[in-house]
Amino acid sequence: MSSNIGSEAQAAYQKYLEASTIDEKIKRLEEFISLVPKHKATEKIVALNKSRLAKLRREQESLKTRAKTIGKQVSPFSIKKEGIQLILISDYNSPGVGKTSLLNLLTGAARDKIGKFTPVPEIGIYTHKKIRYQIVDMPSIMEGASSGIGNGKEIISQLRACDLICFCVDLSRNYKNQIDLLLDELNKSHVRINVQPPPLTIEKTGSNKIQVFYLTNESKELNDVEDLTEKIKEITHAGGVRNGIVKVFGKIELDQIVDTLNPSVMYKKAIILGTKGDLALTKNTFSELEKFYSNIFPLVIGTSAEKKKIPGDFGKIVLKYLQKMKVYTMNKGIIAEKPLILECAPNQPTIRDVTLKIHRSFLESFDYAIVIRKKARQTKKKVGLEYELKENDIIELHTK
Ligand SMILES: Nc1nc2c(ncn2[C@@H]2O[C@H](COP(=O)(O)OP(=O)(O)OP(=O)(O)O)[C@@H](O)[C@H]2O)c(=O)[nH]1
Ligand SMILES: [Mg+2]
Repeated sequence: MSSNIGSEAQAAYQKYLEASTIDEKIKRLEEFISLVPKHKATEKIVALNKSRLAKLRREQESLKTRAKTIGKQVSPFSIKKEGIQLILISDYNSPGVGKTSLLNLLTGAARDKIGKFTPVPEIGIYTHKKIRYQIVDMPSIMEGASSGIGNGKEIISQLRACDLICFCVDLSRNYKNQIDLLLDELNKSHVRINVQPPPLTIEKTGSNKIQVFYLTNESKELNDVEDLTEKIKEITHAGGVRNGIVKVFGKIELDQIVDTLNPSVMYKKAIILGTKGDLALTKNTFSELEKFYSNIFPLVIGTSAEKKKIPGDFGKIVLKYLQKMKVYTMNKGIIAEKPLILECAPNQPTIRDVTLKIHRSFLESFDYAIVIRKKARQTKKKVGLEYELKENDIIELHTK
């Protein structure tokens, strides 16, 4: 251990080395990391030990899961996902922000539960332009949810599977307290909000070393690549990968290596729904909030359940934010009732995506497709697999 970390940190590290249980090792390593002074010279030591810590936490978690008894009842927190899933969350310290009221406004569900504490999730279906959105009204999130307080683990595990997290914020109360608590608990649970995954992949392989490849011009032009490669190797090794291939696609921070090694790190899209927009001074609060959090939340929507106000095209706004679009399939001239949802990122979807979405076997037997685009000059076209689609296209697949 290098000497520029200070004697207190040295001592804490020694205790970590001597610890005999996983719990104690975690505690000692946390102490050590908090004691190391944070600057350029210690950056690697910190990242290296964060990687060790994350590995220990994964081991601890899997021991706990194994220890749980089998044959438990189905939890009301395990929700069967349907359509595009939006989860409403709020801060427990600000009770009654109006989540159940919003659920009711959008879906008509849970009318009799408004104004009462919601202890288990309430669910409703909101339909817009034939697309079904499952709205989940979660019990509010307590401080310490990330370590399991107030069904925190169950709530967060549902958030991991959803399409969009909606931070519900009462505009008539202190908005920073509400948002910061939620951001903090999600961050501690490794749910990263509105950020792109790092341009990095790590695959375990059979070979007996760690290899690092820089695959884009941007990554090839990084400063001091040799030094970075060494750091990547050490951090990856500390995170439990002995043999593997690391691919770098762009500029990376050392902490992002730790995140990539940790399978529990998730990248989720989120928006803010400001509630009670009918109350005094909430217009000002809305503008202030929108500005203050603009670097984290590009989309903030004002609502009032009291005045039944929410954008009429809420579904369309959500779909666009999630970078998804809808198309329709057609069979023997009959257009399917339910639209097909396609991803618009990172690339515009093509006929190939439609075939894969319907069934893999379509790809092998694919011959051609007919695309009907209503506002186009040539409304009906015969196209191949790579043809790029637009919203509301109608597609008929023909097989050989
Ligand atoms: N003025 C006003 N009051 C609202 C609005 N939305 C909800 N409320 C009131 O706020 C109170 C709490 O609403 P709920 O929808 O139950 O709040 P919640 O977020 O589900 O509360 P918990 O389940 O306890 O977390 C109720 O008395 C609602 O009538 C609104 O838009 N304007
Ligand atoms: Mg409620």
